[in-house]
Amino acid sequence: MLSLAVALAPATLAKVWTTVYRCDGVTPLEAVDPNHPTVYRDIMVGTRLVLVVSSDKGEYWWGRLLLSQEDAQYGELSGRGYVAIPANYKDSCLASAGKGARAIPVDNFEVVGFDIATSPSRPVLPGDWFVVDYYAEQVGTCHVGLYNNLSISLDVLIETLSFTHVPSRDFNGDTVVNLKDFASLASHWNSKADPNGPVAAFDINSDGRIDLGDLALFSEYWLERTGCGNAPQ
Ligand SMILES: [Ca+2]
Ligand SMILES: [Ca+2]
Repeated sequence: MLSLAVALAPATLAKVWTTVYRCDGVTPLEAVDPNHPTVYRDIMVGTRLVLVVSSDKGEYWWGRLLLSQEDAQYGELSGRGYVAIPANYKDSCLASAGKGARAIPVDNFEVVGFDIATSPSRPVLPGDWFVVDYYAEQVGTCHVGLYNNLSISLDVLIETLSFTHVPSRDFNGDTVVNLKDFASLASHWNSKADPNGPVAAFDINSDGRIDLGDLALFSEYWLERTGCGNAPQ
């Protein structure tokens, strides 16, 4: 009976998910609450992340990684290694997705992101299939949806990644929050801060004064990095 039941059970669908890493592509970005693993801890404006789409099965799969045009004001997704003919971010397709996998840009009046599909004709392996980069552009929230396209007109939301961007503590833009940034903050200690003035960045809690409240918020990101490369000075 058991073997009959197994034989009659429908084939299970591939499980496909996204892992969010820091810019190094290795260190996972922490979630706020283990019960909500796709709601991530707040990141500073200017932070670069790496999103990897993976699967537990090697099979043809077609889906999308999208954000709304409204959310695109706050966060930006970008592909790797664009080739124009046929349009494809070839370096965003990883080896396990098979030769001929595609990551095609999507940009219409509603959404922006990528149409992603594994190879229809070459071997596909379980593992990491696609990689795209994420950039926190300004203070606000941004949601990235991973969808499974069952047909041209039917897609199913698998998960939503929620990012919240907070003001940067990397005042000199060298991608790390350290003593240089602390020295800049300290040099404006107890000053008034006009929200449109030149020292507004140091008034992290936007209460019009640069003081202990800002130091506390600054300390939360001590030694944190926004990116891995050399930032523009
Ligand atoms: Ca810095
Ligand atoms: Ca303040």
